[in-house]
Amino acid sequence: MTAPPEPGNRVALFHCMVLMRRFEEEVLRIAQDHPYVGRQHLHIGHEATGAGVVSALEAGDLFHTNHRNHGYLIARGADPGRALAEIMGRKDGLNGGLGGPWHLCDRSAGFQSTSAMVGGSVGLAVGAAFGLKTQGSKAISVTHFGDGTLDEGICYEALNLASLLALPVLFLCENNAKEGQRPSSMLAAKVLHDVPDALQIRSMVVDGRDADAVAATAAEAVAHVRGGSGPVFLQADLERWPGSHQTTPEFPTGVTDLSLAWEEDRIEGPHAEWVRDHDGLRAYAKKLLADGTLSQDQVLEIDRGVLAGIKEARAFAEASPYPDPSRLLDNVFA
Ligand SMILES: Cc1ncc(C[n+]2csc(CCOP(=O)(O)OP(=O)(O)O)c2C)c(N)n1
Ligand SMILES: [Mg+2]
Repeated sequence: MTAPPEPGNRVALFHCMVLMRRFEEEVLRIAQDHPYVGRQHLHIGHEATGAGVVSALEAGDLFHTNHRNHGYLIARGADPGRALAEIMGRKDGLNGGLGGPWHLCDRSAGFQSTSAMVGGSVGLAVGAAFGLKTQGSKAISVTHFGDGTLDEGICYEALNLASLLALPVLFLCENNAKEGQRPSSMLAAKVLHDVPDALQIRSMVVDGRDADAVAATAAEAVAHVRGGSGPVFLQADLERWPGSHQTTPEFPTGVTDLSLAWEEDRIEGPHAEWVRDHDGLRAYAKKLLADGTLSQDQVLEIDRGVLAGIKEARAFAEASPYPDPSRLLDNVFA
C-alpha cells in the first residue's frame, strides 16, 4: 500500500506513475494467464493525468471512475494485492471477489465507485457532491470519464445541476480522441469544453501527458472547487495507447522499458511514435533526468521496488481462494 503523492513531490509523482503502469501490466499478464478474467480496460498511457490529479486531492475527497479504473484506485492508495484479488474474483479482493474489475471500490482510499456504464460516474459524483455540500464538508467529489461520455444524457443533467447549485465537483475528462477529429461521432459539439462553458462551468484544458502541468492545473482546479466557487471541468488531452481497446490481452508497445527514457535510439516497432511522443511516463522519466531530479540508477531503482511490490501483490491474489458459492446472491437486489 503506497500513500498518494504529496503536492510538489515530483519523485513521489513519478513513483505513483510507475506503480500505476506496472499494476496494469500485471493485470494484462493475469488476463493472459487466466482467460476467465476477461476483457480489461487499461489506463496505460494516462498515468500523467491520473497521478497529477490525485496529487491535488486530499484524503477525504471522493473519487468516482469510469471503466478505466485500476490506475486511480492504486494511485489513491488501495492495496494492490487486494485489488488484483478482486480483479481475479477472489475472496480477499477489495469487494470480496463479488464485484470484479468493473465494480471495484475502496471507500477507505476515498475511491467510491467504478461505473462500467458510460456516464454513470458523472451522476454518482454529482450526487456525492450534493451530499458533501449538504453536510457542510470541505471535501470535494471527483468524476473521471472520457470524451465519448459527453454523448450521454446524464452528463447534461449532472453538469447543469452542479452549476446551478454550485456543487463541489471536479469533472475530469480524459480526452483521448484523435486530434483534429470530433471528440465523438455522437456529439454535435466540436470542442468538448464548449459544453460546460455553455452551462457557466469553469473549464480548464491541460496536456494530459505532462505530469507537472496536470499537477499544477489540477491544484488550481481543486482549490476553486474546494473554495466553494462551484464545479470545474478539467479536460486532459491525451493520445490513446494502442492497446486501450483490445479484445485479447496483448502488449502492443511491449512491456515498459524505462531505459528508453535515455536510450531513445532503441525505440522501434509499429507504435514507436506513441512511445516516443505520447507516453507520459517515459516523458516524465526523461524530464526528471534532464533537470537532475533523478539519476538513471534512481529511475531503475524506483522501478525495481515497484515491480517487487507487484510480484508480492500477485502472489497474494493467486493464493486467495474463491468466495464461497453461498455468497453468490449477496448484494443482488432483484
Ligand atoms: C451506457 C453505455 N453505453 C455503451 C457502453 C460501451 N462502452 C464501453 S467504453 C465505451 C467508450 C467510452 O469512451 P470514452 O468515454 O471516451 O472513454 P475511453 O474508453 O475512450 O477512455 C463504450 C461506448 C457502456 N459501457 N455504457
Ligand atoms: Mg475516449
